[in-house]
Amino acid sequence: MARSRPGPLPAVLMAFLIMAVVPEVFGAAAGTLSGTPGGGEAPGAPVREARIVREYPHDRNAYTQGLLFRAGFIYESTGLHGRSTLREVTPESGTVRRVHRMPDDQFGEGLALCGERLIQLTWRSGVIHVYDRKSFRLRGSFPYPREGWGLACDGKRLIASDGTDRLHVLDPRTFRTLRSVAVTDAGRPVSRLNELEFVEGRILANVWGSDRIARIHPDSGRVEGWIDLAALRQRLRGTTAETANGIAWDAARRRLLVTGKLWPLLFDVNIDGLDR
Ligand SMILES: [Ca+2]
Repeated sequence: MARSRPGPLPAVLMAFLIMAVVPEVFGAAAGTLSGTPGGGEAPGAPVREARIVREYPHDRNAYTQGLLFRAGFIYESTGLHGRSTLREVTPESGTVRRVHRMPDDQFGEGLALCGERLIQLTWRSGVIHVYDRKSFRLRGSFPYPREGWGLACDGKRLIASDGTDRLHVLDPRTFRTLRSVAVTDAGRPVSRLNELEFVEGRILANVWGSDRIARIHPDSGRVEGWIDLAALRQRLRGTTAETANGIAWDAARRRLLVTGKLWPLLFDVNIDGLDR
């Protein structure tokens, strides 16, 4: 029986060990990068597809930052300096019925309705504007201490986003911050929260730069589910449509109306598992 010399044996072992270990290292790294199970991270909240029920025309020049539905009409806040507005729109035709133009140096942001008061954020001007829905007149402007992104009101609570993972609960009269909650999915922060909407006790939030809407428990900040807008994006091919940003809930007809920045369409969508 031939006997190996002591010299080469460690080299053979080394080669064997490298071959055995390297794939393990790369395999683990690939798992971590792709976020696949085995990467050690808890899975995120379930994703449901939005299905298009109807399409309506939408002003393709509207840089939508706030959207809500009340008594047959859409109320919309649009952004960009020199182009920012508050508007009242007939959803089925896209007709702009009334428009309030903002000063050129202000950038319109989130919009909420508390009673008959339309409350509009500005991005970096440090003010909130309050309008009367019926007269469409500006009733007053109030200081606001942070960047304005999204806004929603359920009659009692006024909730604002600021582009981070935080939602701020504001007093709907004084706009003082009462508390803030961090939004997480499986323990991980969800940042860039933008346009907001209360739907049946939960907050729906656009995430800036994505075609996904988070459904968030308002007390815990936990993401309970995601709505994927991929089917809508398909219909926007060949347009200059930017990120999804605009959610309005028609409670009477249980319509979820969705649009985005410079989108030529407003969509009535159904979500798998959501009765209507
Ligand atoms: Ca909204």
